[in-house]
Amino acid sequence: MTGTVLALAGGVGGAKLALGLAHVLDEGELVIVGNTGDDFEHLGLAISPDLDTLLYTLAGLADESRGWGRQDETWKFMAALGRLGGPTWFRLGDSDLALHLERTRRLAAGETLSAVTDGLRRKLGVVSRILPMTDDRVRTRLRCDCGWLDFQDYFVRLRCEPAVQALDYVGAEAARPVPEVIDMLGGEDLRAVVICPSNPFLSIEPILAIPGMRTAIANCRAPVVAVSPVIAGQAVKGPTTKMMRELGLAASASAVACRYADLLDAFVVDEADAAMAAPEGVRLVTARTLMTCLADRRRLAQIVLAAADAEADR
Ligand code: FO1
Repeated sequence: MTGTVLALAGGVGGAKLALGLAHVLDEGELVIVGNTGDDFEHLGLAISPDLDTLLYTLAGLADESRGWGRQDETWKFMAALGRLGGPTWFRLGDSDLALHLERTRRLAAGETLSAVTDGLRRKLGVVSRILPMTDDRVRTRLRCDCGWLDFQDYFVRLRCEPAVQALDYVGAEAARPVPEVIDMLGGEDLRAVVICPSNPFLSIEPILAIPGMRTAIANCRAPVVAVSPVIAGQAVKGPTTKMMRELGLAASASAVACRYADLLDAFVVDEADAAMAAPEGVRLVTARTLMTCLADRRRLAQIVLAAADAEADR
């Protein structure tokens, strides 16, 4: 099958599947919508971590072990900043710093985040388009027992330790989706929408919270397929299952499926979860969903696309 595949992605898990999709699709067929709820201003810089993870992963520049930032990084700036008494809790490598400075410069010159992101991905040699979920300001905040926290304070400074009681995507209600995304969702050329195995609360639902996004996905002509970020009750990476328990949800692939059920045609789970009951009208697909190498990512991408194509033929 041919046509555009629109992937919704956030952090590391999403970027891994996005890379697999980029490798198995023809040039230009993959468009990725990235979460910007993690964005924040730090040291006067406009930082978009999930967009950066997508940029570096698709450019082959990502540091696999850290899960963020660039490989072969040096840290002279951080060391010098520390000696001056500056904040070093959010670590910015020397090459990574150039990206944040260039994004900040171009935004200050009046460019939109989608224009800046498109310019950066071209400079990094990334063929797939990477679009922010919106060009407007949306910030994920979390209510914990210690009060409301900004996202990076929760995720990095406090290492996801506070118990989460509620989340808020501040600004989402007034945000507008990037027009190109809505056009693609309404278009005849759409082959599939893929919800990548990212944290539902921190990466996917901020995207779905943008007015018009959920409706456009629900009404699009193409099948919608999600991959579970939870395997046998465990998050592959990050605080997903810890948050689910704190929010009073079952820490399970099934609970994730229920959050997207109104959108899904198929849900891909790991073989360990093959016995789960899929929500009404959602086809369950089982696969090895743990991606530890490029071959895993390509294989899972092919399974996701086959699931979408099978739904399209129904
Ligand atoms: N995560 C950390 O745990 N520690 C850091 O010092 C850190 C720095 C950092 C710098 C740039 C960037 O794009 C991401 C960075 N991250 C860091 C990861 C970031 O907090 C997360 O990638 C997302 O916000 C959640 O996926």
